Amino acid sequence: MQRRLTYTVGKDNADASPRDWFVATALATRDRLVPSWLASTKRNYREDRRRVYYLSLEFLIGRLLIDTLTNLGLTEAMRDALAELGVDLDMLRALEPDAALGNGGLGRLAACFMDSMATLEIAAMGYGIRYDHGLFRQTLKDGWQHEYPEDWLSFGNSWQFPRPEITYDVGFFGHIESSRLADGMLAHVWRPGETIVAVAYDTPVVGWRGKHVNTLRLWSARAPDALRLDAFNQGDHVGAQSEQARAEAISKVLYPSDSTPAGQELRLRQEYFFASASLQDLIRRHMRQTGDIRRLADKVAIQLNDTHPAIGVAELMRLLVDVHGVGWKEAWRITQATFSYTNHTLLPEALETWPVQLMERLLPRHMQIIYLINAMHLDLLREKGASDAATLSSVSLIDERNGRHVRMGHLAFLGSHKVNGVSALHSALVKETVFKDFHRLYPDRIVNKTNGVTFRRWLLEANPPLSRLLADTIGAGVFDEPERLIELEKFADDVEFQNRFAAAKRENKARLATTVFERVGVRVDPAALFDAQIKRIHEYKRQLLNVLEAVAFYQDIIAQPAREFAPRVKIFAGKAAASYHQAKLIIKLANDVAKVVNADPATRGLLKIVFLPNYNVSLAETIIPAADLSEQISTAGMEASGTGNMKFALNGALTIGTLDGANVEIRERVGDDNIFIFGLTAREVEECRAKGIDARETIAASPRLAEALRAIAGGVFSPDDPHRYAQLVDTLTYYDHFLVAKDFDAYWEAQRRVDARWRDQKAWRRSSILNTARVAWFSSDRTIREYAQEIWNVAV
Ligand code: 26W
Repeated sequence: MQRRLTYTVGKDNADASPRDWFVATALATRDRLVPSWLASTKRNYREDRRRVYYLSLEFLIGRLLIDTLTNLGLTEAMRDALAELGVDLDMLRALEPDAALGNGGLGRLAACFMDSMATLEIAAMGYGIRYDHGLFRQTLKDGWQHEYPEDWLSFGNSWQFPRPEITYDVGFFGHIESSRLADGMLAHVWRPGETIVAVAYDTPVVGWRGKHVNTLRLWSARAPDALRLDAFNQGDHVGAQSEQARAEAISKVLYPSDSTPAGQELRLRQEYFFASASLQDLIRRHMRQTGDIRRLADKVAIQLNDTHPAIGVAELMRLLVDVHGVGWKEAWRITQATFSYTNHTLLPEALETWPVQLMERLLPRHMQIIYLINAMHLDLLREKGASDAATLSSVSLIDERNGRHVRMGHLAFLGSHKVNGVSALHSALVKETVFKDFHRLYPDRIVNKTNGVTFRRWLLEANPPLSRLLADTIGAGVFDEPERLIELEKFADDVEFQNRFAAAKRENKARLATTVFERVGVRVDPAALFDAQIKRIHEYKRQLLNVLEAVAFYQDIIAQPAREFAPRVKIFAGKAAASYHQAKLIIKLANDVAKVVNADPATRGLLKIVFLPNYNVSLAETIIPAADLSEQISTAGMEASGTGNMKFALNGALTIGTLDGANVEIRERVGDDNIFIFGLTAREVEECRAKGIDARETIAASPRLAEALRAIAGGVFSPDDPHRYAQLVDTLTYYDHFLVAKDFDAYWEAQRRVDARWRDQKAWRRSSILNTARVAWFSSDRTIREYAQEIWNVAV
């Protein structure tokens, strides 16, 4: 550290700022993993190991200092060394900006998977984009969300190794030249009209106990160098500047939407840019290793994280056929055997399609290849006798309905040997809905891989008090073998252990209370029940249902001044896509309700509501260990899996939730008595919607809901603008697509079951311990083991 401070940062101890110390500490930590990194790379070559490539437009990493120290087993040594220099490790920890190169669940899953792939010593590499700006910073002004650019690189990045020598050309636009080969076959060469250069930046990803280190390779976009540009610009330096800006725009900023595709040319450029650079890079590695392109599928598995890299299917076909001279049929066999695809959502509006016209202009050769794949695919169907017009149009790569579009989900499905959903329920629904016809034709292709989370970050690092207690009680080996968490079961009724378990939770709650006061100025009592809903703001996630329950609870408290209620703190956090007006209005409503409730002495302090701004990985690490209750209340059938649900249960929170996503599997494991399930099932949701979603009767039949809606619509929480929520309440009344009204009474009743359990602290603690004890299966190590065995065919 001292050496790094002096020779790399260039400061002496007297002049060093806390940030200088952070940089020196990060670099000193990094130094310690480099030997293992180099050894892992050598071993991968020496043993000629099958490689896994995880292609993802998002990696929601968060901070790396404590994570790296933990995996290397150096946290305490580093803490002591810094203390001797008069520096506090926890103070440095907070200085690191989050790497927020993702929107939400999908991006965070990719980061957990990187940790698990390194832990299982898989020869894996993540590929993505090195965005200059990650997910926007959220502020709240008077309860309204505002977005500001995020700037994680402004003080450099200590974990990253720039690799200016590793570059690839990525083409766009242009035309195709065809020529006849000696054997009479046609050869095609794409002559791009524009070339962008992809430059590699590598971040080492160290697994548990530091045994194996993989690489996350992120691409940055540059214009071709000045000499090459000059050839086009003939000395027009101003023109050259704008070309540079146009090139660099590709890796400038993460698209901040987690559901509706932007449909912008720049987004397709991002997708192709990183897919092409990654494929060129992995093929070059493969050729160096084997010299035989035809063995690609024997040595390489590529996982597509949603359809965002699906253009890679056409790009691999182009590279195989046009560049490496492989015949079409064999190229297709290699492509299918190499790729697999994970679907993360059923929301129809989230399924990516690209206008044929745009694809033809931007990627003309890929459009030809997509047509060829489609022709081959539809021919095969006719052979199989499945050629009725309805089937053909539903499985075509081209959607002809309103303006022709390329369906990226279909391309990913056809180009893969396995397609997976991310929870048991979601995978079943994938077979019944979006890929129904495909499933009939390829019944073995769709499989389930229930998500998981890394216990290193989400238990060991985020929750030191509980981790110490676990190590004391069942041994530190639990961090090598999470299945040993089950040994906690026998302590579930042990009052002494219950007290220690509760004391750990209490310590985390006190810390969160401090954070809450610092960030929003509200005092909350750590003795109250901490109830948290933290995730992207989305109508289907139903933060509105939670707010309505808060309003009804508030009305109950003030209506019955003599009655005892279990004190609650409702914690919300999450970002809304900038253009998602309804989601932003829900944020405003939560804040408006919070303001009135928190200021009303009639609540006797029994209800506090806080909305913490700028939700990110680091804030999640503070909230999750402190939560008593985890809100997982999506409209059944709409949340593919959820992963926050797993993190909360692991940290001893009880779940209140619908039978949606992985909640179903959490219930199977923790047991019906230790989770609060309510509401319509996915099937019932479907039936309900078929019957119509006018909620007037439902509301009329629920005095409590009616009263809450009356207050909101009447401006009780928005005296400055009494009509602010008129439309919101109207929509819910006449067009309740997300079944908020339909599920309200069941939710209210489930919340009262929560209260009853809370009043019996022994029973609560028992359930809480059993949650931690029984969720070992949700380790992402288990998930990755399944991918390795059933999709990638690599030994673990
Ligand atoms: C093209 C715009 C866009 C961007 C991102 C569409 C869709 C997405 C993602 C699919 C959104 C996402 O993060 N989905 C979440 O993935 C998690 C990991 O599998 C699941 O746990 C969540 O349920 C799912 O919503």
